[in-house]
Amino acid sequence: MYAQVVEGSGKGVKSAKDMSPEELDFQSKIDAGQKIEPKEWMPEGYRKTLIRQISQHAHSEVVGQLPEGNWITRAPTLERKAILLAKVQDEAGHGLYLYSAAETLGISRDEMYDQLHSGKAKYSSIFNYPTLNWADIGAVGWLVDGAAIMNQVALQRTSYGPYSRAMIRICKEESFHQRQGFDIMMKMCRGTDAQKAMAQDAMNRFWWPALMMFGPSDKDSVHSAESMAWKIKINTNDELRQKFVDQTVPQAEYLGLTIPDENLSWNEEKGGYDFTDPDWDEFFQVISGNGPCNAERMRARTEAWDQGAWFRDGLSAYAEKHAGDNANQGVKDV
Ligand code: FAQ
Repeated sequence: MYAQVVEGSGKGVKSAKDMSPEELDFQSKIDAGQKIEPKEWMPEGYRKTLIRQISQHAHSEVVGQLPEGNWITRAPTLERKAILLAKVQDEAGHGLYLYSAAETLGISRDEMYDQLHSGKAKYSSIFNYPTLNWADIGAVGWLVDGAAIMNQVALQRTSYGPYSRAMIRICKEESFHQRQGFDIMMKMCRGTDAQKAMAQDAMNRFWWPALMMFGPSDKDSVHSAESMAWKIKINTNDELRQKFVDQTVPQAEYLGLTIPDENLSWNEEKGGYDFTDPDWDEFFQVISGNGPCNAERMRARTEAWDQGAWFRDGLSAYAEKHAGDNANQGVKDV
């Protein structure tokens, strides 16, 4: 394809004639489907774009624990509690794989946390919406993990080796998460009228934010062109959103739930559903920090960080005290 963006700016692409021999070689590896590994040469823009996307993805996993964690103590049965606890732990694990993948690009974990806590780095818009009742936990698993996995399945083929490998493992777990959410919804939809009404209410509130997870429409996506040239992204935002709608509508029908979109209709010609765009003004408000729970989420993360200071200090002091131990032990053994 030989189209490459300058410095991760999102402003333009470099044609082959403007590329250095290193850039040409790099792009030909990408075009041939080869993975790029941490110690290989890479354009600065590629590195920066990956750090931005992978760290924001990691932050999303970590902040994403909050709306679900909110229901661990109130799950309706012991079994549901154990399942939810395991799911929330999985999300922490996903954050850790992703932070590790980003670290291979030369950024430290402390810097990434700092970017999150200072509001410089984004995390997925969806986690700025509240989980008001148990049906919301079903909707998060079904719709939010469903949207996340739609994106992440494609990202298994992303060009950066450590990111791609992290995605393979994450996808296995996310597909379990999606099914547990669907299972909660199924139980509620087959329950009393009041339970079914709760499921419908959760669907009504989570549908639009779930569509927003794929990012702005392609015409407003700043990074898609460059990220796709570098195979950091495999699909555009709109392509994935369409796939998600096409996959989810039959599932909603099976549950007997109504998707809150009067314009939803099957389009024979395109082989997919037509649907209404989410409210993009709301999306931009949420990603600018003005969503319903942005302040609460940030407060929870910064408080956790501050409250963990004594533990981090203790670990550092212990490591310092025992710094020479292994080396000394080695000398003794000899
Ligand atoms: N929320 O030019 P584009 C999960 C920002 S994991 C907030 O289109 P790009 C698991 C974007 O950063 C969910 N910000 O950007 C789970 C950029 O701003 P910047 C997370 C958003 O990067 C489930 C600006 O808008 N998944 O849920 C959003 O090419 C349940 C322009 O947008 C990933 O992160 C948004 N929704 O495409 C956990 C997947 N959309 O950075 C717990 C990896 C866009 O210049 C419970 N990421 N923005 O300041 C991606 O695939 C991409 O980054 C996109 C955005 C598709 C999200």
